[in-house]
Amino acid sequence: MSTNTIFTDAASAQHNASVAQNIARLNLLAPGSTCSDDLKSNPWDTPGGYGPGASETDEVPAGYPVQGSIPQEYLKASDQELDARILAAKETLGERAVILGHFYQRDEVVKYADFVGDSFQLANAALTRQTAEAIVFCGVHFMAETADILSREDQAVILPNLAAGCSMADMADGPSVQQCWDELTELYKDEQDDGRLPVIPVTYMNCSAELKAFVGRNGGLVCTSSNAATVLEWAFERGRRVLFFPDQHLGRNTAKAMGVPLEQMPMWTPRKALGGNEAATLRDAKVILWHGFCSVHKRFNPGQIAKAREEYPGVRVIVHPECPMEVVDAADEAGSTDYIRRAIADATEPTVFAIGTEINMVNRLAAEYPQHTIFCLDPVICPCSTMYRIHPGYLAWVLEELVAGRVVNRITVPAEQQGDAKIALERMLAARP
Ligand code: CIZ
Repeated sequence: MSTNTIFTDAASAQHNASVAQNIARLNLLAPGSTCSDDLKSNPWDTPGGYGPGASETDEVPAGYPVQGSIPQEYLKASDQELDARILAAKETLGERAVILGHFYQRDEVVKYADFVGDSFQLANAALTRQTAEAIVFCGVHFMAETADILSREDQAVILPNLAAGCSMADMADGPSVQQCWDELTELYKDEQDDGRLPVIPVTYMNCSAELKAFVGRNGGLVCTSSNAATVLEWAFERGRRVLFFPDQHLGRNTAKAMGVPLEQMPMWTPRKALGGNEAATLRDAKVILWHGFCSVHKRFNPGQIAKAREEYPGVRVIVHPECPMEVVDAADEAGSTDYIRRAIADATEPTVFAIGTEINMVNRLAAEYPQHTIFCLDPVICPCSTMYRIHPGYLAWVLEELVAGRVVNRITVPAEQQGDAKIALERMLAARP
């Protein structure tokens, strides 16, 4: 099958089966090797929190979505029963529903996906299914919101488990960002006009629709981990500085690679006056970094890379730019999920790859490309715990509800955010080289 685009249904059915077999063989998620076996043993009780892998100090917002209970039959069903029910519902729904699976999603769910990819690829892939009345997003909340912004009004975007959020996205909330913006606007108000704005807001795709709308309204745009440098170039042409949120690491790694000195990248800590900075530091800043991070990627460290190099001389180390700067500096390459996938797909000689990103994706690549040796830099297997909340039981439930003519767990971006958020996404597309 072709590996330079996201997978499509017909092409992937057989392929998925053999990948699943390889993964079972690799048995990399054996009990005892994960950061928490709870993730596997109890997918149903996900009280307001982020769970294993997240920092204990991660603050969970007050309005964090909670998944209500679903019928007991889904909780009690065996894997085989769920499999049969999902396949039957999928068959009945046919072209009326499209299932999207994120790269970081577990295999037990990805195997039903019509498309597998990163969040933006998936939202766009769904647009190719004009007949789909329902877009079932097996990812996390912000991804479903993005799909809702880009899809038609009559298409329902469904998140199988409402508690599948993103701790990084939740680290930047509307009121805190507005407060930061007001303080910066006040600070820069007397600056001499040189035809550029004092500051342009840039948000990583991993944020709420509310914040995508915020940047759209304030002359800014969205970026992904694939196009962050292009987006920063766009912003620097129009502004003297950038306010980058929520991921400090993507902002720092990207701006550093573009030559911005670290001294000109102060960190904004919410709920502190001037984000914990001196006014002079913010005046001299080029990129103001929000204090956000990914709980999975922050687990990687340079020691893991040194160990990989010692054990496998000649190893090719590729990490995601959500990793801390020291990790990106120690790696051979840094790039988005799609960059990592393409790098492996394009390698013509058997190669040893040490990868710094989420384990489900790394295991899938290892199974898909057995000619290479592919392993995760983090020896303690720690999946994205919120993505993991999409258990096949939830998928079976939302699909069978659709078959019965009911839409459950619909994600709807409020009308007042839709327009501005779409502008921010459109600016990103226009900024593409
Ligand atoms: O945008 C995405 O899907 C994520 C979370 C990362 C990436 O690099 O694609």
